[in-house]
Amino acid sequence: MEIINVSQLRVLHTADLHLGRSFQSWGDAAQTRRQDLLDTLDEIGQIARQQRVHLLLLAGDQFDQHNPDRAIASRFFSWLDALGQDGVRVAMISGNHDSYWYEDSVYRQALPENTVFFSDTQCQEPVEIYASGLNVSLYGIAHDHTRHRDVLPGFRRRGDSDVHIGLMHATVDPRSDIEVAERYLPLSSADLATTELDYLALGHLHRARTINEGGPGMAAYPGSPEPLHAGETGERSVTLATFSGGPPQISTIPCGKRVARREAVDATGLTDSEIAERIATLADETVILNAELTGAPQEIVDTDPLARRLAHHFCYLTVTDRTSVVDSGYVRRIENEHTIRGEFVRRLRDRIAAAGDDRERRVAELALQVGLIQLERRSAR
Ligand SMILES: [Mn+2]
Repeated sequence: MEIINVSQLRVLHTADLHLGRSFQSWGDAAQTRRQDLLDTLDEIGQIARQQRVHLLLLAGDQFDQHNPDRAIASRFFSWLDALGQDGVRVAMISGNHDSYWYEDSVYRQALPENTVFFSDTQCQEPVEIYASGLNVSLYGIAHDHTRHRDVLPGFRRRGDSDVHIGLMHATVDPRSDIEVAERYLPLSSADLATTELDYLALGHLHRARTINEGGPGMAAYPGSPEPLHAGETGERSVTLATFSGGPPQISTIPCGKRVARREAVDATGLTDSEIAERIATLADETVILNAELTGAPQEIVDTDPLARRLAHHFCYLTVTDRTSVVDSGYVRRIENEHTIRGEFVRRLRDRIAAAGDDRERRVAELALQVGLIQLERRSAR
């Protein structure tokens, strides 16, 4: 009689935690953000327990540096340990931020017993573990960012385990207009398919994405569980992969405290305080907001003081000025004045009108804006 294997392997996959990141340019929000990253450990641990996962995959850049603060490193390793005590195995690789190849790498210490770490530049032999009644082969490398190597042969499926899982910190399908340095391990979806692994747990790109879905070499980026800069917009999550033979079923589980968002704010006809009111309607302490001002406002927008005034409504706020100064009510009001600023407007208008190309015009527009902000600040003193 044939025995049908109905065992299910539940695997949680995350990457790019960047623990210990300083958020140097974030001002008052920096401390909050550093804590947010540490808090994701608790959240991911909770998800792992709730989802009764057997295996946790960490696909690199767990730390922002190869030698993070001792307190942060020990928090991370006791987190791994606690997961182990709850029966969760861990497979982990280093990334480009937390490269293993430094003498003082955080990974060159005794790791918790439940943890498999890959410390070779090639995957010579997969590591075999037994979880949820299944034999699982784990493939991984500690990528050497100084040298190009063809790592793919090491990831080719071999042996007769039930499930074959790889971990890679790589740039899969890089944008065609951007040259990706070898150190970031550029690979294609087709390259991954040739491995014939059931699943490749990817790290490095911070946006969630599934690759080769349902086929050989199926892979996913879970994305960073917290946005690491204002441009990392969208909901954040960790990836749950359930294996019951062949490629896994994938689902994403929301994770992280903050979401980065970009919102266009039409400033046409608005005064400074009306613009501020409009941005304030978006108030949300969980949001990292980039408010992009568009249109032709009543006044010249001075974004820095505006952002400072409204900062407390958000986790973090940046205001980007994409308004058209030339068409603004302010410029129209003062363009005929017999004043320095009136004269300045008339001269820059002539320059804009006479601009030979797009770039020259944009430079003149920017000069008009920057000049008017400076003149306004001077008269406000
Ligand atoms: Mn990263």
